[in-house]
Amino acid sequence: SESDLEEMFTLAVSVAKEAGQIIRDAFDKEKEVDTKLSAADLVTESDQAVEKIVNTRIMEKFPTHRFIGEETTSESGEKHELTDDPTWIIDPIDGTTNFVNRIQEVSFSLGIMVNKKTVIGVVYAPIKDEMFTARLGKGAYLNGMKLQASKITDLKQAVIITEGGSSRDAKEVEDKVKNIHALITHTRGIRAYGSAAVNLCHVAAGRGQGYVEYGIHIWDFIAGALIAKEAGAVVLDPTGCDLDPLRRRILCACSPEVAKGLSQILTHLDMGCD
Ligand code: LIP
Repeated sequence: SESDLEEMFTLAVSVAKEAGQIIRDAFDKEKEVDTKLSAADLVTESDQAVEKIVNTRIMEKFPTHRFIGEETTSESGEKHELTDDPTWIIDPIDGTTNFVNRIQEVSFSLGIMVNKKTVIGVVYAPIKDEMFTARLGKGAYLNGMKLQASKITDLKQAVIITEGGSSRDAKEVEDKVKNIHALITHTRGIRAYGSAAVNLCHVAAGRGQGYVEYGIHIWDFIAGALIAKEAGAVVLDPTGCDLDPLRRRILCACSPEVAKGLSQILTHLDMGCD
């Protein structure tokens, strides 16, 4: 119901602030870094600390809800099944490589799905103190100010965000380089901020016209995707089909025209399923 959603939203914003405090406190300190699937796939004590506290807060208040967290998943290696139950999907630190290098584009990302639809998205970038929020059908906000994506329709005038990602598989890297070649050729410029959640929020805020990435996970983009959509952007599978939240790839653009243009110039990597 509407009042349940209101309570979930209030808790989501409050845990985002708590997570942000932990991230800010650790930001300038030396970090204990571990690698996961590749030497470019990092985890720190702060990722784990944030995930643990957030999980505790959610379970205290909503014990029947489901929880999908990046670090819990990495430890167990389990596959996800999205059910109709309310599900809190979190990335404790999106942009861990930035965090380790004291680059400011780090965020806490939290999306809530009900009946497999994202109803709440919260992305908090604590170093810049930017709180992005969205509720399905109710717009997207940055620190309380309503967001509107760019109105550009011509791909030639678009600034597009993309990432190299953390896989070092030769074929994957080769296809990504092809895409970077295509993007440089057809757009005004490319950018890479190092956090999927932040990238989507940049598009929501009109800071660039699009974002595309292959190889990310549901916790990286589920919250940012709702924020971008509610700011008027389009969010799709890179082929132009509906986004499948478990298929590990995303295309976001400020307009349908830019989305179509991007989809046509890209090589679509098959990333399997989360
Ligand atoms: C990161 C993503 C980013 C991607 C990185 C990494 P993490 O998430 O947000 O878009 O390019 O490889 O997956 O691991 O910092 O939460």
